[in-house]
Amino acid sequence: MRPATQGLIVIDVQNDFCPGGALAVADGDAIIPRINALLAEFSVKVLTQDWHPANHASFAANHPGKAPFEMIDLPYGPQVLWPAHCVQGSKGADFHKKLATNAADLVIRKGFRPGIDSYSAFFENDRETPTGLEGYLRSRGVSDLTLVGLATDFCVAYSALDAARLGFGVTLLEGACRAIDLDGSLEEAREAMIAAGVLLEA
Ligand code: VGL
Ligand code: ZN
Repeated sequence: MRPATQGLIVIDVQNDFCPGGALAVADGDAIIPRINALLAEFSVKVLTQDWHPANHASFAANHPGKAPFEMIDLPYGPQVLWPAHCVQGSKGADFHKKLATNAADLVIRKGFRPGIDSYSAFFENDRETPTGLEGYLRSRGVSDLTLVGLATDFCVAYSALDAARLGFGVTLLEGACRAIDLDGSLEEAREAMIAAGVLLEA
């Protein structure tokens, strides 16, 4: 068992990010056995769940004339437009059935406000509206985090960068993550994480 100061954050291991899903990440389900083993090893463990209303601003279909993977400017900054995914209550928003969800202490949902996306487990994409996860971890005495899940270059990277900015020690296990890799986004995310002091391990 890991010490109680170490927390595991499992990002968005949901059907829509796995093969066959609306925003499938190549090989996304391949990471599940390793994540299940990690869930047995940590005493503080949190799952995040991308959880969008159907009218969400990040969905291309809600912007006439726009296609998935184009960029737009929203009041808080540039935003990638995605295929509709992880709609609240849908099968696609459910965790993958092989994920050992019963082992988790907390499930934190994000992206539920129609006008703003939330890649990070800590802050929405304005980088200031909190999800509440920081307070949960601090009040449980957690100082160091291990991050795994989907997708490396979006929700995992944003979470890792925010965690580092908040002063947590952060390790990302690349072998327990898979990337979308849109126009070099994986390399960009890796460089930003290294610069922020995130430890990238296999
Ligand atoms: C994610 C794009 C849109 C992710 C979530 O989990 O990385 N990516 N929503
Ligand atoms: Zn999303």
